[in-house]
Amino acid sequence: MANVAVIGAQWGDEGKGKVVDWLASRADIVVRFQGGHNAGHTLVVGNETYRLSLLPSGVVRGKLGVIGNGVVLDPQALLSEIEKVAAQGLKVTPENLRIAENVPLILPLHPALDRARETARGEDKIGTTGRGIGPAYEDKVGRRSIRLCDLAEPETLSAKLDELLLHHNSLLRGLGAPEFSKKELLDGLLALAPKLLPYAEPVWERLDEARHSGKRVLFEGAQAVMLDVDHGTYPYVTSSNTVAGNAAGGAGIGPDAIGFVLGIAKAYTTRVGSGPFPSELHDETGKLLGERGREFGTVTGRPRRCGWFDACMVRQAVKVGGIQGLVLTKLDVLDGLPELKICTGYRINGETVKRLPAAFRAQAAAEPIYETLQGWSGSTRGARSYAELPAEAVKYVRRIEELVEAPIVLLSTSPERDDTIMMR
Ligand code: 2SA
Ligand code: MG
Repeated sequence: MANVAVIGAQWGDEGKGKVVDWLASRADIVVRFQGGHNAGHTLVVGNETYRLSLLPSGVVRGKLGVIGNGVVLDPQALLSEIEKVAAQGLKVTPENLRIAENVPLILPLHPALDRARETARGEDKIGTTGRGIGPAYEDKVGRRSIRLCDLAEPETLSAKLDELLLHHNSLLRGLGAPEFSKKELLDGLLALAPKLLPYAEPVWERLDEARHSGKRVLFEGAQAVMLDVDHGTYPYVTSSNTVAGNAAGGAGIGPDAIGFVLGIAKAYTTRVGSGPFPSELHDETGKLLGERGREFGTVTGRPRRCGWFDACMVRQAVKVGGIQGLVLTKLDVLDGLPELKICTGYRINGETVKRLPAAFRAQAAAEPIYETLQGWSGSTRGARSYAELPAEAVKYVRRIEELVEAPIVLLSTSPERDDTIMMR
């Protein structure tokens, strides 16, 4: 099996956790390459439900987890997550988790700035997870980040903190938020250093070694293509590149190491946070999808907005994200609906378009053009073979496949790992 990269094809929460878990059993190493603890991947293993944010999903299956340089790492969040899974009987140590020594850190001032900004934006807020993701990436490209390796050099750390605070305290002051003291941050980081440094290494060497010894690597994406900082519904996006191309740069390996890009899409659409969502439903059907699909954020518990499947948007995600095959999840949530709609394009100021435009007002003005399909009365929940699916469900899946211009390779019919249908 080739090395696979798994990415979301909508706005996140497509059920990547389950698919990654399924694939992790066939891999040797599972790598996170972007995002941070804004991600929420739910894995159901027997009677245990693991909710992971930062840990690569493979650790649950006894695989080596790697946190790549493309991630932004909140040390406190990582240690808390390690403690949380330890209480569920899962041991995470430097034996099964390695972290890129050059990974930028999220410090307490990052969530503070994230939240102060959101408050200042008021009605226009992005709807971030408030985890400091955006400000941490800003510092990375602004060349101010404290990186994991800096914890081993107290003098470097001290000098970098001076620079960082000069920048951040003036921003916080401007927003009327409390400033941070250098001593508090420095002491905090020095106290964390002995707990974190044992995990640090040049992971690019390990990945290079893996490649030459024929080990299989799984690249685990977080969020999704429509939240990509370049290709998504900017500015209502996250601050990293979520497309498969970033799996290479965010891990420290060449793009040819990624053999296959698997996109995950839900059989309908959800979005958490603000921003355009042409096929959103504000009616009873939207409410029903949210209730049946248990659509609440894993990290923040926020209710997700729900709507019809947007094939126009997923097609775009397939193209820019580099998706070669799709997994369709949560088909069972649509069981019993008399009819189903699929968005095939948009009407924008009287014109018909087959893509979501980049401009803000044009995006907001996009009205969905729908195609209506018949629903099915039987249940698809837990189906494990194609033959168990009602004919209308097969039609729905095949139509999506045509519209998004990518083969559907897997169908997921419940959160259980084995309730999965191989389509080819
Ligand atoms: P941020 O915090 O800067 O990354 O937020 C910017 C936008 O990105 C969205 N975003 C997400 N959307 C869906 N799921 C995400 N992860 C959690 C989950 C979300 C949760 O898996 O359930 O628990 O609320 C995620 N992370 C970021 C976010 O909503 C903003 O629109
Ligand atoms: Mg999620």
